[in-house]
Amino acid sequence: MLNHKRTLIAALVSLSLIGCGESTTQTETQAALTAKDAKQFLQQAQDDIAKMQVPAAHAEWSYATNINFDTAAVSAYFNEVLSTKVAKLAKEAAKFNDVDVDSDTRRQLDLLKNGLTMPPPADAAKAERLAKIGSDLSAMYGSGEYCSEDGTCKSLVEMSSEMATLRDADKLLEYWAGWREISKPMAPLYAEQVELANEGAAELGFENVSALWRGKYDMPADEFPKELDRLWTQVEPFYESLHCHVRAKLGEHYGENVVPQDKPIPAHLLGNMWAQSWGNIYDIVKPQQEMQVPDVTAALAEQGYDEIAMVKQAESFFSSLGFEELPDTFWERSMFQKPEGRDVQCHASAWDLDDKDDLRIKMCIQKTGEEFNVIHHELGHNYYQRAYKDQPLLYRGSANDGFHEAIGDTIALSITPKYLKQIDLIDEIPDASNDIGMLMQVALDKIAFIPFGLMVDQWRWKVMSGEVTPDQYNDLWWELREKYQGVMAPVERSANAFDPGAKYHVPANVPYTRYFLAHILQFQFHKALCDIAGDEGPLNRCSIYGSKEAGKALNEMLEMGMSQPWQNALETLTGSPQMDASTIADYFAPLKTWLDKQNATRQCGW
Ligand code: X8Z
Ligand code: ZN
Repeated sequence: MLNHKRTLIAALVSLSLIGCGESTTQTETQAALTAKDAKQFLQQAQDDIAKMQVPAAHAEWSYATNINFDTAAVSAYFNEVLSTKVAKLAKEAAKFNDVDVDSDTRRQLDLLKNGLTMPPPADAAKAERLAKIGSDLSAMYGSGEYCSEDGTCKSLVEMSSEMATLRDADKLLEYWAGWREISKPMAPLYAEQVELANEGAAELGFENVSALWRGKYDMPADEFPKELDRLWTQVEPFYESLHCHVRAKLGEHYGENVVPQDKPIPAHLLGNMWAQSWGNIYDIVKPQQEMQVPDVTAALAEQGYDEIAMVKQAESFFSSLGFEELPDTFWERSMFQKPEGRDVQCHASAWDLDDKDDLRIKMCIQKTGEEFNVIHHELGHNYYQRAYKDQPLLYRGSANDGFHEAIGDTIALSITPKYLKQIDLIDEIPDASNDIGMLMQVALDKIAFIPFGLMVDQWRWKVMSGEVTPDQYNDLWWELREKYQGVMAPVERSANAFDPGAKYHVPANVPYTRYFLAHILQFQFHKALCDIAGDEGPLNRCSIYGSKEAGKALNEMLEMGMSQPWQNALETLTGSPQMDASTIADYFAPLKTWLDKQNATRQCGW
C-alpha cells in the first residue's frame, strides 16, 4: 500500500543519519553550513535509508499478512526505530533552513521535514508507546469480527459482501452496528495517540499533526483546505441531485418511516459498510425505463474468472498501454485471497518492498465487478512505484498523494462496454439509449464517494488540532457525515461509540484527502488520455485500451515521481496546473439533466 509505503519511506529516512551522525552535524552547525553540506547530508541520508528499507518493509508485510503477537512486536519495533530516526533527521534538515541551496536540494530537505505521518516525540518511552498504539489499533481492525447472539461470527469481508445485495433493513442494521462494536475499545488509544503525535509534530516545528498533514501539497497549509472547498463547491450541486434521487428511491423501497424524505439518509442502506460508494444499490435507484448496463460480476462468473485471472486481466490492460509485465515474484509473493487460519489485514494495498522490482498486492479478492476495479486501483500503485524507482529516494512517491490513488482508477474508467466487448466479457455494446443507466452506475460509485473522501480528514484535522476533545470525537464524526454526505446514523450512538475507528484508514493512520483528490484527478486524467488516444466519442464511452500514445504520456508523468510540484506533473499530462472538477460535470452532464427532471417535484436537501 502506497500509504504504508510512504509512511515507511518517511520513517526510514531517519536512519540515514546513522552514518554521518549527530556529532558531525554539530560541528557543521558551528562552522556555518554550506550548500555542499546540505547535498552531502541528503546523499548520506538516502543511502542509509535505502539499506534499511528492505528489512523494515518485510516486517510490515509479514505483519499485515499474518497478524499475531510476534509479527506485531517486530513491526512495532521497526516502526518505532524508523520513525524516531526520521524525526531526528527532519530536525537535522531544518538546520539548513537559512542556507542558500538550489531548488532541488531545498525540495528534498522539505520533503524530509514533512515526510512523517505520525511523528514520534524524542522521549524514547513516548515513541515506544506511540508505535505500540499504532500496532494495536491496526490489529484491532484487522482481526475485528462481529459475533451475533446465536454465536456465529462474521468478518468484515463477509458482512460487506452480504450487504452489497442484502435488502432487509433490520439485518443491514445488525451488521452495520455489529461492525462498529470493534472500534469502541479504540477510543482511548486513539486519543492518546493524537496527544503523542502532536508532541512529536511540535518538536518538528509544526503547530500540530493537522498542520503537518495539510502542509504536503506544494502550497501553504492554510491555503489547501480552501482549494478543497473550491473543488467541493464544483461537485456539490451534482451530489445533491444524486442524493435526492437516491433518497426518494430508498424511500419507495423501504418506506418513508425508514427513510424520511426531509432528513439525511440512514447510513446502513447504501450497499456499503460506510455508505462511501453506492454502486451496489443500482437495482433500487435505476431508471424505470429498461437499461442495458453490463453486469461485470455476472460476466466474470460466466467466463469462469478466478482471482488470479482477474489480476491477469488487469495487468493486460497496463501491458496494452506499453507498460512492462509484472515480475514473476509479483505472482509468487502477492496475497490474492484471504488465507485460512490466520488473521490478515484484508484492506487492499499495493507494495514495493525493495524500491525496485519486488512489487506485490495484498487483497482478499471477491469475484465482483467492484473488486475488479479495486485490482486496477492497486496495480496503478504498483506501476507508479515502478515508474519512479530511479528517482532519488526522497522523490519516490507520487506528485501529491491524490495522484497515487488516481492512476489505477483512471485505468478503470476505461472499463467501458467497448473494452468489455474487446475482452469478451460482454457480447454487445449497449447503444446510447442506455447511457443514463451506465452513467448512474458510475456516479453511484464515484460521485457518492466524493463528500466521504472529504469529510474523513475534516474530522481528523479538527481532532489532531485539538479543536475537539475526545468526548466530542463521535459527535463531530456524525456532524460531518450529515453536513457533507447527507447521511445519518441509523440508530442513536452510545457514549462509548467510536465510529471513525470502524473505517480502516483511521486506526491505520492513512490520510484520506488523497481519495477526494483522486476522485477529481482521475476524470482529468481520463479526459487527457482519451484525447491523446484520439477517442472522439463521449468520455463515458472512451477506453484507452491499447493506446501506446496514452501509455507513454501517462508514464512520463509517473516517472517524475515527486521531483517537481504536483502542479507541474498535472500540467505535463493535462496541459493545466489546476485541479478542476468541471471534467466531472462534462462526463455526467446527461445524467445531471435526467436527475433534475426526476427531482423536479421532490423536496431535495437535508
Ligand atoms: O483504501 C482504498 C484502496 C487502497 S489505497 C483500496 N480506497 C479507499 C477506501 O477503500 O476507503 C480506494 C477508494 C477509497
Ligand atoms: Zn490506493
